[in-house]
Amino acid sequence: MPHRNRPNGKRSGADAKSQSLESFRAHADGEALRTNQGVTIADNQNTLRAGPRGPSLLEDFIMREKITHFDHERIPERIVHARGSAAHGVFRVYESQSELTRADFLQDPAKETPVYVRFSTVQGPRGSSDTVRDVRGFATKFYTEEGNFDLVGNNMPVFFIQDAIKFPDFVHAVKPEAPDEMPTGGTAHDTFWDFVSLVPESAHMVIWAMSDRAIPRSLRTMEGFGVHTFRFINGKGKARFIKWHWRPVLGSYSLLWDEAQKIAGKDPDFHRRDLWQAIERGDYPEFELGVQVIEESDEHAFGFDLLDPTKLIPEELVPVKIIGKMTLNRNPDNFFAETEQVAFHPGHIVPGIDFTNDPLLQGRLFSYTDTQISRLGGPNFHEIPINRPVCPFQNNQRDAMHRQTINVGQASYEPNSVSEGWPKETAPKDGGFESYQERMDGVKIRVRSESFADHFSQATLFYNSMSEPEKAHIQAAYAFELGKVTKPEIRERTVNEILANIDADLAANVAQALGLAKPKRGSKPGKPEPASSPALSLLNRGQPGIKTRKIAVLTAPGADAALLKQLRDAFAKEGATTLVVAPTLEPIGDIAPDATIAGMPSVMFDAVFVPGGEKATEALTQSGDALHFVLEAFKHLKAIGAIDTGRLVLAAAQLPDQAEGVATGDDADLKRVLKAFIETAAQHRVWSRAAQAQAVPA
Ligand code: HDE
Repeated sequence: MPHRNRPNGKRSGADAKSQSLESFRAHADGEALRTNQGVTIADNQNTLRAGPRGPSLLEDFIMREKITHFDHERIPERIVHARGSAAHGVFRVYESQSELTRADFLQDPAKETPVYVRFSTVQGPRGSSDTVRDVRGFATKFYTEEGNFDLVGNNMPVFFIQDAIKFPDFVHAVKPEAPDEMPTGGTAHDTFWDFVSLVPESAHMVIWAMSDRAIPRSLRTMEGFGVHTFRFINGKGKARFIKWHWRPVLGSYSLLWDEAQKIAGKDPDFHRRDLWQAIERGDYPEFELGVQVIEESDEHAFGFDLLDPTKLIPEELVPVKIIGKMTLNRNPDNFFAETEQVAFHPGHIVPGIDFTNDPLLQGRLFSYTDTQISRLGGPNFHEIPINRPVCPFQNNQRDAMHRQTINVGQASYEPNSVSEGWPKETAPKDGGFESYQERMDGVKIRVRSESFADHFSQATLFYNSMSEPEKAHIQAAYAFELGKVTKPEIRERTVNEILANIDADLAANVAQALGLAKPKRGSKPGKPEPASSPALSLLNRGQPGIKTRKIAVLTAPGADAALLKQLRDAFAKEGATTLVVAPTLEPIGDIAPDATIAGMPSVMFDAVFVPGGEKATEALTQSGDALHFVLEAFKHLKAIGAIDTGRLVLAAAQLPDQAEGVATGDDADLKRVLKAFIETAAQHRVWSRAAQAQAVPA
């Protein structure tokens, strides 16, 4: 695959940030190997030693420099969100939002703002698997002409806790356990459930984490949320509350839990690879930016507090206004330099955007700079190429570890006369940042507002809004996770004091799975208003078509190469990617298989097609791996198609007769079968097959 974004390759989506990075890019092609001091190296194979078999000499500055640098290659990983993948892109507003905000990057549809987006899991270390059950980070740095604006959100619209002071407790509970550093990447352990069962404000976010949202199919198809309520301020000084949303243009989809667990072993980089390959192919991920806008006069119009980050605003109450689109069009050149060193901060805002008093957000405003000081080695991390604004950033800050800038001139203070007062302030009327003048009046007190007290209504709202398969997955997720908890009292507390307040059936079903007594009615049952919000169900968030889906054509030598090409073309016409998967890489006519069955099992695909051919069918029906491939695709509710003798492969796998979402026919039926197969694949999963699939062994 050509690397379109390699230094010597053709660069797609050139943008202001890309240009600003250019002076930092090191291109080694045609260059001599040298030390860091620029001395050319004659021998990079042998240490300087006393005689061919003698000891190495301390004098060998070349070996010492190389090994010293290597010894210090690692930096601390992020405390949370350590595992991440990122891409460059651009953002454009659809039309001027001047009525809502004076932010420059939201004014002109002709203006392209460069962005860098990093997606992440929360719990696991840098090398952990992508498809664990977890919240996903969705952090975007907009390099605007007025400075960097970071939208540091998640793929869920609420959070576990209401006050930042509880964050270290929460993170210590969710991270691998202190004595044995287990489990990696997941929440299925005692300390997480101990904490959340004792902290009812977490109930809403925990049910999101037990839902299919926590096992996304692709980073390209995740929604994103700013979580907190922020402010927009327009040029006249008028402020409104807003909530940020990202909407993937391709729609949102999830994995199944069995699938997610298997992928975690078969391809721990599943999401990273999917994002990278899509961009290399030119299937640029697109996300629309939306805002829910609330007039200040409506601050208290809801049954919950806008400052409470455990609450969302149902779209049925306040619609999401779509204002622009982001396109991710360029992979990074260097993972460490860009993805590892990028430093996001919810406090990086620009004129026209401001904070609210959400006590979780207020704490975050402290944490993000603070953490970079140890992670990136001092306060000059803003000078690292990926973090530098694209506009000038002169001020009187000086020195400190790793300073890159050579500040010229005598003045490093203000006011000064020696430099005629430069750099100077900018008045708000000329665009200088001015905090929103919110009236403040209060006693100094450590207290949680009464308006933050209802912890269950929105958890109930979320559960009520799910389709039947989603409800079943949530129940199974609680049962799975709590089944791994070793202390019975933690399981009981979760069922009786949390789940019973969310939904009686949910509590009863989880209790049954855990062998617990039927729970009593909850003491503070949730009473959502509205009762449900259809927009929350992932089944309502799909989009038509199979664009960028991955289809396996399961075959073997002897198959008709012309038919394989025909299938590839038919799927390509719909925007899908086809991989020919066979028992070995032996060519099939003039087609080289893309992968072996062992290398690319069915969990890596969205759908499977078996084109038949006598000799190929014979090989596949005798391969346990091939039969498992179709059976597993069936179990995971994927579209399956077969023509000609390909049907014998399905029969040999003992797929149930009359199976839903399985399109079959003779050679002559190819057109009809393909149409049915593509339509089924476009639904993402064949939910109506769920009962049949349950009987199939995993
Ligand atoms: Fe973060 N969070 N967080 N967080 N967070 C970090 O910053 C923190 C919270 C989020 O791709 C850290 O640079 C506190 C909510 C993302 O680099 C750290 C609190 C939301 C990322 C930190 C929260 C997030 C982070 C770790 C509670 C969704 C990854 C490394 C008050 C709205 C950004 C770093 C990236 C990273 C602190 C809660 C999102 C320690 C104290 C709520 C996407 O500073």
